[in-house]
Amino acid sequence: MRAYYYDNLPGDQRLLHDSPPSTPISAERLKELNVYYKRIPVAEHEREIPRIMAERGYKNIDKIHVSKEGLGEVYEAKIKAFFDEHLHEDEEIRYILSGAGFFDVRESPSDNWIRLAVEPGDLLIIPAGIYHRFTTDVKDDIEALRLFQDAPKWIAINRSPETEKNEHRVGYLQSIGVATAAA
Ligand code: KMT
Ligand code: NI
Repeated sequence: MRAYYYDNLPGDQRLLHDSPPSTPISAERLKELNVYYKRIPVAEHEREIPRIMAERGYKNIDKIHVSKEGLGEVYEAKIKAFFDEHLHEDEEIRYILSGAGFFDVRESPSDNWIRLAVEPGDLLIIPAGIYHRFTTDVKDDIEALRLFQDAPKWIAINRSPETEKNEHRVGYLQSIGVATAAA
């Protein structure tokens, strides 16, 4: 996985958006934002993923194939919804099996986008309450395992003045040591 500041230039969301001078983001910086990353070679995932699930108490798993064939008639709507800036009240945990894509996460308090370019073997844990969005790359094809702490309840709450007061948003900011107006 490569991480860098998104360039905010107009154009296809599926392009890299990594214009020079590229600004890489370290794993340490991501950790400060409570974004956790681990590389597990795809050949080892059948042994390692259950181990991590047991360790972190994740009880459910499913597979998502984001492609025109994989999503069928909901493809356009899903692609749009994935890229609307949102948060969840649970962690978003993804393990990439094939293809490629980008998770963009908001750095706080700067409000800059950090782009996480994921590829097969990447396990990514996005904390509850962080603003983020997702897109495939130009090949429009990515397959991922989705791990859930409990029953899959996949509610995306789009960013608005209301989400600033969401308890998971406030809790997230407190967890990374950023002061909140709502506190
Ligand atoms: C999400 O919630 O944004 C997704 O599941 C995107 C596809 S996972 C590569
Ligand atoms: Ni999400």
